[in-house]
Amino acid sequence: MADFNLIRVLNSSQKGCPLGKNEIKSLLGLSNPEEINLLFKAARNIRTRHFGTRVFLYGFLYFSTHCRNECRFCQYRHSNKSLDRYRKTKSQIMSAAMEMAGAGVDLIDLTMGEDPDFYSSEKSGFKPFVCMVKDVLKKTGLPVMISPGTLPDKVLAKVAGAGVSWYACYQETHNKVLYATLRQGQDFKKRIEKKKQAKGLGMLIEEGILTGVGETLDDIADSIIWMRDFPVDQARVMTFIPRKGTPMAGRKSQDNLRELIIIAVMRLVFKDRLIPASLDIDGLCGLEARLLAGANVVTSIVPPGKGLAGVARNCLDIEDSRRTLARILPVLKNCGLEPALPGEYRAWIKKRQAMNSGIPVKTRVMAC
Ligand code: SAM
Ligand code: MD0
Ligand code: SF4
Repeated sequence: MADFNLIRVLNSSQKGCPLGKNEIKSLLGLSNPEEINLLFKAARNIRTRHFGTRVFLYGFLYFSTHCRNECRFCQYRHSNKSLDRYRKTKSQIMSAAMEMAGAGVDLIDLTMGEDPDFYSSEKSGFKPFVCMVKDVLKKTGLPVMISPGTLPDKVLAKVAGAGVSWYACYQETHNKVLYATLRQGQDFKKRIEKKKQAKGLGMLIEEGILTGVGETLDDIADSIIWMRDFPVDQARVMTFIPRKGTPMAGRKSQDNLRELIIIAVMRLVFKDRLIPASLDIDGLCGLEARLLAGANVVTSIVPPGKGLAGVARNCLDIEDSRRTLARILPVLKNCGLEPALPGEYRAWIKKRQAMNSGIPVKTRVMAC
């Protein structure tokens, strides 16, 4: 961009001015290490202004790895037979959820593939799912996120009514052509509509994109703008990890720099929103870099000894207890960060839900 001035853009963003698409693209395209460091520093400043030193911690519970879909990037796609799958029982789920609650996570993320046992109406349907979600809410006393795929409208309404705080349903990209090659056979609009419906039911929305799947900077900028306009409450990016048994297994893997830059640009755009540093891509080793790029939630915390899997990396750092608070807290400390105090996360959710429903909330508005 001929007239792009990094310092001017970073300064005005820190003062609260919105970024235009060209500015977002120019930031996403930075390659000079010194300039990238300035971007990360600005992202951290903005995070500090809105969240201080506090970081939220999400426990991840992938309770069924069965899936009827054929996402080309995902090892859990239906036709991948080179994989052991599981469906945890309610008592196994409760035990893992209680263990994570006891360890001090702020939220339980209940995730599954689009498991035919739930999604096929001839079988038990979603009753056991709804009942399990209610139990996790009641027994852990924690906020819950669900990432179950495109639930039928009625089921979404039931879980929203039961008090589930978050619905996560990632588009991966907002480029419809690229989407069709990633989430093969799944309707683009249907996934968007589910997020709209959940938002209308008062749930907070997490949106996510993949990087390293053939997207352009223009695509990433469009996704960020889509998330801003929706608006989403939590915005995620994850680097694509090529997985055995999938059509994208042979793709070249991308290093983590693009993901870090996207995290930082997201922080500039979504100043007061939540941005995950997922342990699912590079494990514990990758946590510090993501926090230094401006993330403020650690996700994919998984208890060992329960046979639970991750998504992008199904076993990295799980059984050797590296996705635990004991290993995460020293990393936070190294970055000058600390876990949120009890109640702070719930207060954030309450404030955000009030804002979404149009109830005026005191916010800091800075002059451009
Ligand atoms: N089945 C539900 C769905 O697809 O919405 C819930 C699972 S969803 C939270 C799994 C997410 O993990 C995908 O949306 C994608 O963003 C990410 N993912 C899956 N496979 C991946 C891979 N190989 N590399 C990086 N991210 C991946
Ligand atoms: C994570 N593996 O946080 C999880 C997952 C689903 N809501 C989240 C992608 O990285
Ligand atoms: Fe199934 Fe979700 Fe994986 Fe797609 S991303 S194959 S829907 S588990």
